[in-house]
Amino acid sequence: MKITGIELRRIAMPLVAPFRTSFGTETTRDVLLVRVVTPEAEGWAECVAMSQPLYSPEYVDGAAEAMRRFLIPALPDQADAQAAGRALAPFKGHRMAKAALETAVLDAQLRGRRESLAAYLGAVADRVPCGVSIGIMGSIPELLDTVEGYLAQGYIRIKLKIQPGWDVAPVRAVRERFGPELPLQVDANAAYTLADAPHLARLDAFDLLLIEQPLADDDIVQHAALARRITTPICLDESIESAEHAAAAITLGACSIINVKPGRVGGYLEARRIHDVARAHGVGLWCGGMLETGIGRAANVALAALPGFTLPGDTSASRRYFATDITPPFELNDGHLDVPTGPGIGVDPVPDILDEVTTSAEWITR
Ligand code: NPQ
Ligand code: MG
Repeated sequence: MKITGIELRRIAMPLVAPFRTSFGTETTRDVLLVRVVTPEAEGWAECVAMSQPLYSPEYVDGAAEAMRRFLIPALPDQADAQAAGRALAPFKGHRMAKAALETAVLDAQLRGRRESLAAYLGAVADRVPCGVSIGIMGSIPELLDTVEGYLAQGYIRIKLKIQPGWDVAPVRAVRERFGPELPLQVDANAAYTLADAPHLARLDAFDLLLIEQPLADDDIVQHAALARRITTPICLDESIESAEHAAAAITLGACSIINVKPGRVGGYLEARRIHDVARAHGVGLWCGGMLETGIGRAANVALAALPGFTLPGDTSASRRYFATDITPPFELNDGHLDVPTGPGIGVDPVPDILDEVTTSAEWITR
């Protein structure tokens, strides 16, 4: 497949409400979209880097620079997604940037032969169960109202963002209010240290599905130590950047569940390798979220339909984050999202909406 050119487009998406995590508060999603043009088809993808390097070292301006300076020039004239992935591999890091480029190439390739991403990846479901991630709130009553609102919309699992000072009390309050049957989990975004093990063990009483990334990204060994001191299953997010990391973490006993985010691991091909490793070891999987627009969301929903995805993902509806999505909105149906069936990722940006939120666009010919 010949790559004629690539567009890098920045859009600013206001969030319906501020989203607060242990690393900061976001009010607008600053997104980099990639459009790969070939003679047969166009492919779309979304780079999940944040505007600041708070979740991981990547950030949007840096991802755009890595693409225009190193990654796009390294793509062969004729490339499918596998070849693109191989051409980008020599560059260290920049996984979110690589993922966006490889995914846009993959989308163009699949649209060209009218195959859906879900079918290509090996999806076995036509809809996926959805959870929702709830930010750190100003008060417990505000949190309880928010949880109630999402449960009314049909979400079938709740994830609470936690940090030191906002952990046991919100979890206890949600359990007391909504009962022991509610599928409930927490995400610390690396806010604790191993010295907090006795404190984190207090969460054991609440029968959580998992605790996500309690310790620092590079503390895989310490997560294994923590796993021996608490009964809540440990799920890794930030720590897992590749299938090799996943295999190492599983071998060490650092996690019994993995949050798969294709951007974090360098793309959907690597995400599928993690799926295969985890499934072979009986490790639970779910698809994470990075406040994606419909472009990134569509691809995540396809991935979440693979057989190894054993837990509901952060694959929420569009309106969880955006009043107006750039694609037709993803909507919950009985707590599920339908897996797109059209060619490639199966959705397209709505041109007028896309233009309204675009802050800059850059066309790179090859
Ligand atoms: C997580 N996401 O699982 C992430 C982290 C996260 C849905 O909880 C702007 C862009 C703000 C990306 C905040 C969810 C973000 C972001 C949090 C990603 O750890
Ligand atoms: Mg997380």
